[in-house]
Amino acid sequence: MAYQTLIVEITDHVALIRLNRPEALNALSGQLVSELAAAMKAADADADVRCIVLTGSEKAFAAGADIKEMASKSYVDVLTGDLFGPEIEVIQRVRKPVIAAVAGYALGGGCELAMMCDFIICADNAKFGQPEINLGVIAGIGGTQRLTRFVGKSKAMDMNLTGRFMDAAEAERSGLVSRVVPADKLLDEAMGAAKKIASKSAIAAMVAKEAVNRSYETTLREGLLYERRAFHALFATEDQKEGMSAFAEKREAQFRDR
Ligand code: CO8
Repeated sequence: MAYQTLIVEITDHVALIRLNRPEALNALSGQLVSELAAAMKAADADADVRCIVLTGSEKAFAAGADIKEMASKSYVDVLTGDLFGPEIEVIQRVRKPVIAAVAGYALGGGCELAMMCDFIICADNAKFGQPEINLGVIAGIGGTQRLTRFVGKSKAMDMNLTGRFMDAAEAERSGLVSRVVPADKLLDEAMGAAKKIASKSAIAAMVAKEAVNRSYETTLREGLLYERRAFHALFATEDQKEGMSAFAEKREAQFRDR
């Protein structure tokens, strides 16, 4: 499918989805968000794709929702139109692993979009922020909820109330990102991680993603039980037999997603 605000390439079982509105620092317009939901859904359904990388440009992952597009909307418009609601639901439902590769600005909805991915690898020039307070509003797709779970209440309050940006070093220190790399190595690092994931059992990867995400939704006791049952269930797969036999036979496992 041809997109106007995205570039999508598939190599070595990895779908690389690049946000592409350079004139607006990849601001999330209605068109971009609906194309992104469609591209994510397509990658999730494509049997050739085993991992997804979402990225922007060197200057901006995304500078937030498109302020110019939103500015004149009324409460009734955003409520009845459920601004971004259906598309965000689609993105959150992707079952394959999704890595955010963030360089430059990840602000407002851009920071929230990165946090919707399974983990974030960022460039050393990355800047994260929830500056919606400067516009007389607040975050709307996870900036008060996911960010608090990532970095704790104090930093989340600081960022949401002052609108200040967090640099890459602070983001790594705070647990917002898993790795920081030089800007010119960002895509190599993210694609390398994605190819590594793509070489594993897709069933185990899907179940691992579900289990980690479950930890946000439930108590520790319930989460541990869920994890144990999911672990038990993987013994019904051929990939478990293959993975454990390959270890014992000192060879590379050949996973077949069965
Ligand atoms: N929306 C629309 N256009 C934007 C946005 C944006 N978020 N960000 C940048 N642009 C445009 C600029 O207007 C400018 O366009 P033009 O050249 O036509 O004037 C172009 O991109 C380049 O931007 P700047 O000239 O401002 O570049 P600078 O390098 O000087 O500054 C900044 C970069 C600091 C990133 C600056 O552009 C900025 O502050 N941007 C806005 C950041 C922001 O406030 N983001 C939050 C937006 S609100 C939000 O995300 C809410 C999400 C929740 C949705 C909830 C739905 C339920």
